[in-house]
Amino acid sequence: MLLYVFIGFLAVLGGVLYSPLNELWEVTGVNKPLPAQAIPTGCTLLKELQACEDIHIHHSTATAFLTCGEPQRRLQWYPPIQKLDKAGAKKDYFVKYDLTTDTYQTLKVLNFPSTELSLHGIGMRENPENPKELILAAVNHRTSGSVIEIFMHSIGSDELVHVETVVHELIHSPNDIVVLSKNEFYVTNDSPPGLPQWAKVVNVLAPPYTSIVHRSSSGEVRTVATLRGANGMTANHDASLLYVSSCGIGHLNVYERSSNTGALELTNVIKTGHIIDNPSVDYNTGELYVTGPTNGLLNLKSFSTLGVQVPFQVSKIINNTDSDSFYGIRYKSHPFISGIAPGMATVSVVDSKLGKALIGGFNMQGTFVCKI
Ligand SMILES: *[C@@H]1O[C@H](CO)[C@@H](O)[C@H](O)[C@H]1NC(C)=O
Ligand SMILES: CC(=O)N[C@H]1CO[C@H](CO)[C@@H](O)[C@@H]1O
Repeated sequence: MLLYVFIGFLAVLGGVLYSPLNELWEVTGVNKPLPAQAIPTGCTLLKELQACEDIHIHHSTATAFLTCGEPQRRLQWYPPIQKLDKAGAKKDYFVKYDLTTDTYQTLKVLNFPSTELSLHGIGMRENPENPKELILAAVNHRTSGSVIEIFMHSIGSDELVHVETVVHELIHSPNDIVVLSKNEFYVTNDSPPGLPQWAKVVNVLAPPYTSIVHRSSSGEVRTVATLRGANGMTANHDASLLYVSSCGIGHLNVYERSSNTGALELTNVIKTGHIIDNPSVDYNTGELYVTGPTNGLLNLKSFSTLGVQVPFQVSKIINNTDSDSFYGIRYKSHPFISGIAPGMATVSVVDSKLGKALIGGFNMQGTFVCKI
C-alpha cells in the first residue's frame, strides 16, 4: 500500500515537474550530438586573446571592446562560480579590436585607484553629452567585494580614464551591465544576497531570487525586477528594451523600460533550449545573438580543468514573420554558429555589415574571429 502511495506521489511529482525538468534536461545537453566541426566554418582561433568574458561592438567605428585575462587565474578567483582563492585576483585588461583591419591593442587604464581588476560583464554606450566619447562600465570582483567601475574612452585613443567606483549593498553579486549615461545603469545580480557558498551551485534552479538593479541619474539605487538565474544583459539601440538571460534554463527575457522611472515590465520570454549567457545586439539590424555551451557537464568540468573542449552554440534571435506570429510568438531563435571551444564560450558579437563575429569566453584559451 505504502509503495503505491509512494509511486502515486512520484507520478504526481513527475507530472508537476515534467515541464521544468524537461527544460533542464534539454539544457544539460547530454543527449545532444557533438558539433561536426570543432572550429566553426569561417572562424580562426586567436590564441593571444584569452579569457575574454564579455565583448561589445561600437558599430560606427567598427571597434570591439573586450575584457580579457588569464584562463588559469579563473580557476582560482572567480566569485560567480565560487572560485575564491584570492591569489588569482590580479589585473585583467581591456582590449580594443579593429574589425576592419583585424588588429588589436591593450588599453591603458588611467586614474585607477585599485590594484585589483577582476573583470566580468561590461556595458558600453556613447556619452549622450559628447558623441566622441564612450562610457564603459565594468563589473570588478575585488577581493573586498564586487563593485562597478565606470571609465571614459575618447574614441580613437588607447586609453580608459577611470571616473567612479560604485559600491552599493544592493549590488552584491553583479554579473552584467547596461550603461545609459555616466551615472545611470542597470546591473544583474546572479545570486541572492547572503546565499551560502554551497547553495550557489543550485542557484540556477532556484525560484526567482536573482535581480536587476537600477541606478538612476541622480544616484538612487533600487531593485527593479527579480527573476530566475539572471545573468548577461543588453539593450536595444534606444534602450527601450532590455534583454536579460535566465542562464541555466536558457530563457531570454524581454523587458520594456520606462525611461522616466527606470521601471521594467516583462513583455516576452524567448526559449533557446541551451544554457545562455551574455546576449548581444547587432545594431545594424536589431537582431540578437546569444551564446552558450550545449553540453552542461563538459562545461562544468571546464570550471576546474584548463582547456576542456566544450561544445557551444550561438543562436540568432529574429522577429518572427512566420504565420504563427498570429498567435503572439514575436521572436524566433535559430542556430547560427556551432563548434567546440577550448573552454566555455560565453559571448558572441556580430557586425553583419562587415560580415564579422567574435566569440569569447571567460575561461577560453583564445577568441574566435569569424567571417560570416
Ligand atoms: C524587430 O523589428 C523591429 C522593427 O523593425 C526592430 O526595431 C527590432 O530590432 C527587431 N528585433 C529583432 C530581434 O530583430
Ligand atoms: C557578462 C556576463 O553575462 N557574463 C556571464 C557569461 O557567462 C558566464 C558563464 O556562465 C557567467 O559566469 C557570466 O556571468
